Amino acid sequence: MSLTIALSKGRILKDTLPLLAEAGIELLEDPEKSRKLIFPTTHPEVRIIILRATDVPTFVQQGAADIGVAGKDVLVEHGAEGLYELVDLRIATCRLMTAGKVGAVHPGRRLRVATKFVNIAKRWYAEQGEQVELIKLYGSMELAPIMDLADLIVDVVDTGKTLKENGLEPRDLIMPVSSRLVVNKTAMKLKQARIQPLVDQLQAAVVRRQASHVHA
Ligand code: PRT
Ligand code: MG
Repeated sequence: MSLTIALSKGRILKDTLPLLAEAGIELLEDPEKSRKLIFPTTHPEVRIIILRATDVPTFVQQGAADIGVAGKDVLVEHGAEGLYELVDLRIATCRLMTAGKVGAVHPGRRLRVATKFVNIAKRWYAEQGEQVELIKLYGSMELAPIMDLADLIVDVVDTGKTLKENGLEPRDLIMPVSSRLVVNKTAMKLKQARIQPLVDQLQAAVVRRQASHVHA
């Protein structure tokens, strides 16, 4: 029974590989050093495919991958129907926040907010009772307030260094974010014998790691 796992390059790959290794799945080649998009593993029936982070929910939802790892930010923005979110892997943690120029105050008109998280931003500002004009961007959100394209941005923040180095400051926390293991609903039914043990092993690896952090 073959199994396809969807990951994205960068922090998710880096943080997921050690967890998969604890579940007995290791890559034979480093995807960061390859242009290939499909990678076999030490397990003959498990392969890993490499996608853009924002495309992982789509592949898993459609069954083009059985399993995936995606940030909660990406999952909420996507909607992520048709898949099960089974394990909080507690990796690639960050916060989804609003941010603006240091010291800037409300302009007294409709706020302009630049973000790639338009669905999340729309809902959040509606909950705050704030009328906003959303500007969809695909990257380098930090530039928008500096170039006066927007008053605020909605983006994920880790250390806050990027905001600081661009003259911005964090404002409101929208949600804490970590990466989740997601599983296609049909695959969960048809391949449960293969998927459930993997889910259990990953959950156990997360718990072990959490426990060792508490004691450290
Ligand atoms: O990069 P690409 O456009 O392909 O997609 P992506 O940015 O969605 O992917 P990737 O790999 O950068 O992020 C994947 C997931 O990692 C996100 O969906 C988040 O759940 C999570 N994550 C954790 C982060 C960060 N930390 C993070 N710091 N994603 C992005 N960042 C950015 C942040 O926006 C800032 O621009 O990294 C920069 C550095 O952050 P600071 O605060 O430490 O300076
Ligand atoms: Mg990125």
